[in-house]
Amino acid sequence: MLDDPNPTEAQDAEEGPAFGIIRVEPGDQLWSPKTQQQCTSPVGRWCPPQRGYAVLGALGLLAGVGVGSWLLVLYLWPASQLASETLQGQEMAWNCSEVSNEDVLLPSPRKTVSFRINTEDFLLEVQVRAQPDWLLVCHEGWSLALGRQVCRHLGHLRLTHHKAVILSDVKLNGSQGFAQVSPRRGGLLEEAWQPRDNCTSGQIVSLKCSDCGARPLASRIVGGQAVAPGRWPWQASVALGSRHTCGGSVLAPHWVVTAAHCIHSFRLSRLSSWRVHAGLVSHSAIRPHQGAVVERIIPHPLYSAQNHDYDVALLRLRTPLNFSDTVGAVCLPAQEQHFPRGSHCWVSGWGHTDPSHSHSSDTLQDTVVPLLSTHFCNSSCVYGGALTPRMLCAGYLDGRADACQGDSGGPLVCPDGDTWRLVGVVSWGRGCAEPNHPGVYAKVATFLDWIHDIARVSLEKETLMEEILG
Ligand code: 4AZ
Repeated sequence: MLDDPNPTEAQDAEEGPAFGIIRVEPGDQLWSPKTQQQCTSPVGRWCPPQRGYAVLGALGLLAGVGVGSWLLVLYLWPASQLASETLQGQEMAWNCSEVSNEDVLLPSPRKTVSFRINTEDFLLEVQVRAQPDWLLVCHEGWSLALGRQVCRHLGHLRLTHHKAVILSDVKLNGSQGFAQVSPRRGGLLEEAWQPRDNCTSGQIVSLKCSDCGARPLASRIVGGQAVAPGRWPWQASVALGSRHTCGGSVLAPHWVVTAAHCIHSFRLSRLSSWRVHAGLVSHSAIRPHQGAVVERIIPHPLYSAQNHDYDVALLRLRTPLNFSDTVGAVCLPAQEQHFPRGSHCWVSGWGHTDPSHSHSSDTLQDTVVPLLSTHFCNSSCVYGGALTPRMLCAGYLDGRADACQGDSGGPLVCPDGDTWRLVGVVSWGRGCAEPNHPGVYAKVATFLDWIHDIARVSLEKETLMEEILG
């Protein structure tokens, strides 16, 4: 992790020479079908004497055009070549500046249905069609599958508890509305939720999802770069033996997410050599044979070592981590949640602390990095198209702070109210803290289905084993 101790005021990453560059494209008036139509001669409607003059005229015109073209080629060729080169240059400049308004112009995806869980008594509430009222959910039509979907929608890995609560046991305001799920409509779409004045069963849904995204010790932390225990409770160190190789993020007591390239680089190592350390700040505290044993490594099946696409891997731990004030899970992004460019997110890790890659940090480091637009990062001024839709970038164009070697696999988290969500996994970049080359991260939002599918299948296997073993 590189962090300039004397940061200079950086320019807004996406402010550039946005005005004054014109690009002539096919589609401009000169090339329009309408213009071509005006140039077409309606020869067929002319009378014979006119036709004779026309033939003579045409021959003269042809000769003139021939001589003219030859002269043009002879004298204007170097100029036209220069013009085309200038246009290329302009296009590069246009690519750089064109991105400045990109995110402003993009419409944000429309939310069909939103959920929240009341923190006092865990009552589930739903908001449909962006109407202002939050509705309590009637227990009729409710199911475990629906509860799992809601937890997943909210960015939790699992449902931990759900039950019916008797309405008369709950203190409500007079205007409280209700929603009932239609038994014939699966899914979480807005059509599935029908507003009601009351619940016929007299029961509503209480739901608990797995804990995530909280920092129990946060109130005790005062600013600065030295990371205190508990500041990032999901931060893990993925080690081979006792040697730190990469960062990771705790998703659940059994699950840690890291970068696929970390695993790929050491693919010849034995599974039993991998360890995960959580709740750690200082590396020198690690002793051989400490840490959680890795039971299974699941790199994304589409991971590409050539372009770092799909750079995520899941580690399943043999024994669950003990959650505490200093060890806990991070939340995933909620469904359809968009973190706009400029969002202040944090990256943490034990990676190199200088660009010459000569010094790793013994204590966990962190730094704040703003999200940049992928469109901008893909422009010719930055990574020139190297980012795939599974990537995002964050950092500074003046190279003031960045993730570095050894931080790979670690978390890029963004705050969402009081909740921290894993938005990126440290993946790659050209050098570290190099001007115009911010850090590139695997975009967690694009891996939600894959992560949930793996965790679900694993949970089903566990449940089956428990049933078999009694
Ligand atoms: C690496 O080699 C690495 N500056 C990680 C992050 C970045 C560059 C390299 C981003 O693991």
